[in-house]
Amino acid sequence: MDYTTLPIEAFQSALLQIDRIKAEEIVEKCYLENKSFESLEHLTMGALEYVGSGWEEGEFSLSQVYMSGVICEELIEKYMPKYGIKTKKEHRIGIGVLQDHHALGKRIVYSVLRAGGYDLIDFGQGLSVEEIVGKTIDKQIDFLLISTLMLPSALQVKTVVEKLREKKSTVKIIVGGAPFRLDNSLWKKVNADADGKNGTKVSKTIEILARGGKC
Ligand code: B12
Repeated sequence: MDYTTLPIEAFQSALLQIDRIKAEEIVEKCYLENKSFESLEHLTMGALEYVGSGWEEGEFSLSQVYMSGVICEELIEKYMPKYGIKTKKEHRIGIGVLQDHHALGKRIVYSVLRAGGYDLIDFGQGLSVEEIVGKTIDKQIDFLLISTLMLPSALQVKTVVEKLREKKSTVKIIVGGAPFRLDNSLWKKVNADADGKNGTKVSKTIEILARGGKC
């Protein structure tokens, strides 16, 4: 699908003006035209990426970043895929946000997988290395999905992997979030088994790894 024509500029401008009504109109139109949740993932990711970079450069305020995140969360909630009827219980999957509190991406990945019939446990956000390792071992997780939006948190995945391997865990670790989208080889540097650029593609990755394949 061609996402270059998405109204990202109009959407980011509505977000920066905290114009919820305009933002909602854009989301609705985008969904009707593209008929896919993936298009909304690209729309929100693209616009929020721009808002975040502008904040980094001192162009926008943190309140604009915050309100943009809140508006996106509210608007896409309505379109999030609903839970699947048939549950694939063969994999034990856990998902959590390591250290930081950026939870929107994790929520999307969780909903997309649940809609695809996967039964997964939400470990929450702001998790320490010890917490995520402990929960993974306790729940005998086969696939651990880690979301991180800040680079220091992304680098901590390496410690998570080390601690899990010390405990002889064979869990497969799939990572995602902005630092991994910006650096395509970061997942290898932190010794993860794979990365995922968005929620809609992660089920394929899980199935490849489950068959013993490599990403
Ligand atoms: C919204 C936002 C916030 C909101 C968060 C609201 C919330 N409830 O989540 C608020 C205002 C609270 C916030 C706070 C902060 N933020 Co902020 N924030 C953002 C922003 C603009 C967008 C994030 C977002 O929601 N994107 C939309 C979602 C849908 O995209 P996503 O998370 O990437 O997820 C998709 C994919 O990545 C993927 N994915 C995600 N996780 C996973 C996991 C797996 C397993 C897979 C397969 C896929 C996957 O699928 C998702 C859906 O398709 C980013 C900019 C950016 N480039 O991302 C900055 C950004 C992440 N924030 C940043 C910073 C610095 C902060 C603060 C420290 C600011 C401060 N000084 O207080 C705090 C820290 C809070 C904390 N401790 O966690 C920096 C991080 C910089 C860095 N290099 O580390 C960024 C990159 C902005 C910037 N350019 O500087 N932030």
